[in-house]
Amino acid sequence: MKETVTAALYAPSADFVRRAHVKGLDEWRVLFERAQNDPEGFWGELADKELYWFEKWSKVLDWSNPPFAKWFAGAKTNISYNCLDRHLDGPRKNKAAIIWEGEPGDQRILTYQDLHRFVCRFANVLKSRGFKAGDRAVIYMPMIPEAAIAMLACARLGIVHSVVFAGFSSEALKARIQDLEAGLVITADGGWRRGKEVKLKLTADEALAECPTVRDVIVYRRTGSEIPMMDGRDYWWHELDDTVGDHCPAEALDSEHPLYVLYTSGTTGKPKGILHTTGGYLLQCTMTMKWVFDIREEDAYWCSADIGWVTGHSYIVYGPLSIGATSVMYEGAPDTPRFDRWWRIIEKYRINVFYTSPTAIRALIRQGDHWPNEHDLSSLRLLGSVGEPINPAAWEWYHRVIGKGRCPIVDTWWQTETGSIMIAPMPGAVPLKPGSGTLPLPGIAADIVDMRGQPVAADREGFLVIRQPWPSMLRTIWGDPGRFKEQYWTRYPGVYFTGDAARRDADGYFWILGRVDDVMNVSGHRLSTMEIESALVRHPKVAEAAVVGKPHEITGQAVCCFVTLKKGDHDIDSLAQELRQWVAHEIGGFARPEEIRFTDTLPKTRSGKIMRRLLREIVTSHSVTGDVTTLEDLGVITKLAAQQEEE
Ligand code: 7RM
Repeated sequence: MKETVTAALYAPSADFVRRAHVKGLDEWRVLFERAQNDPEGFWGELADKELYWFEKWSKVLDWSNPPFAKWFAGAKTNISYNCLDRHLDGPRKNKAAIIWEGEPGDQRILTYQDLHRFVCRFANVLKSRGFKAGDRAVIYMPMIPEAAIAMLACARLGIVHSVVFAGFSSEALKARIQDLEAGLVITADGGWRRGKEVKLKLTADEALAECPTVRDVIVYRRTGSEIPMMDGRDYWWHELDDTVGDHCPAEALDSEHPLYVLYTSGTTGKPKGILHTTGGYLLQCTMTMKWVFDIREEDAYWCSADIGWVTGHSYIVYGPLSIGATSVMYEGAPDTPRFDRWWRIIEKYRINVFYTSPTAIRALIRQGDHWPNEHDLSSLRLLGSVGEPINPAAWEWYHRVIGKGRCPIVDTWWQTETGSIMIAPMPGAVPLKPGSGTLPLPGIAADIVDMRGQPVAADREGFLVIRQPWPSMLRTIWGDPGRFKEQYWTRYPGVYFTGDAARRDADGYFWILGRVDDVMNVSGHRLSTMEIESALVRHPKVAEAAVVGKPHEITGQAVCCFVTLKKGDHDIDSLAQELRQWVAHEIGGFARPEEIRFTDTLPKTRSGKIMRRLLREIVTSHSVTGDVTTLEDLGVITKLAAQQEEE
């Protein structure tokens, strides 16, 4: 990583700096030092200035019972109020809150006033069906405004929502509904993706057959296709909407009231339900919209993520609406009907700030520069990246071909667990280095440590940790506080363990190197090796499975499975297909393995643990150089490596 020292610096233009929220490194330093010297004073002042509170707090941070933090304890607020009501008595009343485009080309523009009315009406629907603060609702919807409306209506009443990405299978949906003991599922007949209907209601029905806690299913009509409705359980959104009024006050909720649970892959087969709460979460989402995306009142801002991932929660819905921005939302695939769909959207809505993932960038690079070049992208002022490290080549392309060399790129490091952005440049202040998230934001005590928790020297690799609580931190794992403690807070007591490796260069810039645990990152989506392994061994013909991430040009990593079979005659080729399909069915299409390799045995330690490290080496470097002293049978490795050579 010599490159980290000599890397070119990209400083913002004078014009960009002049109009930025944070202008130049000196202003950055003032904020950073203020936050460092008095974190509670710093966050308290911002909370006071930037958010609406029904009642103020007694203490900014209660860290008396680590790792269970309370931010703004005792204060009363409401996220839906902050995202909607407070914008209605000024010039934002008739400003576009959401500009939406469906994949078939349909379009809707919802002003703040419209969105407020829709949210109030749907909250009244939820109330009329008997749902109240503390209940859990699972949202399984396409990328349509009603997904955001459902989230905001739940938040208005204190109903804990859990959005399940529409690409998840019925099995994954079922596991989440069951873990939450949800009483309500909000879904749609279907959504559009690559010209085909994603049949959400049918998939939900499969899951619901084994979810006795669900009392009501509310179905939004999006595609208009025929779907079964179960009497006494299923209700059409539009029919319930006919029965309610426009007026629905936002509940004054405790700052620590649970807002949502979002499931993410961990190192075991069971996904973790990450819990976020109200006041602190909203504060950091709000501040990062200003600090990192540098949003101006007149901007059109577009985050291309799906609402089913944390990026969609914080940077399509809560962050942008809290600051009164215009958030653009697109339903479908980037290649439908052609590879220029995204550039068309940028041109059409004159997008100023665009936030996407390295995977998407790499996939679009491959289609050729003529697609973006056919469009006027001159409205763009700032570009963002999230989900995985962005390789310098993709960075340069994004900067040159999309940003025309004019637009800073904010490379934002954060996690489902952190709730909002933690390490990223403030674009009017911090010069960029391609591939680096640059510096931690004010109030974020990021550090890089060795096995014993000691800070490592410049340019040395170590574990990325966060030493102090931050407002949008996760509060627990739903139903499993023990796992919450164990996963994040025991390796270094009192310090948050991110699971990422990183290094810091001589300028203090952070370079994220990837996960140190058994979590893969495929297209910026987190997948656990264990989750896929457990899915594989549920198949009747599979004896054992080991899954590793294999470097992939476009998706960053691809899922590679080593499988041993039970005795019997097997048609290997068709079985490989069948297993790929099986995993897609058990987890979701995005988890479909790229590769299934059959083998007689897996490399194991003497105590019987599968040595995934060796398999990783085989798929990465095509040979094994690491320590094999605990390996039980060296023959296995030579065989597997030889098999690789043949390919
Ligand atoms: C927002 C999100 C989190 C994991 C994280 C990292 C990786 C995310 C970056 C990144 C390098 C980045 N949430 N990651 N952003 N690595 N540079 N800018 O992605 O929970 O789904 O994933 O993603 O490994 O731990 S997530």
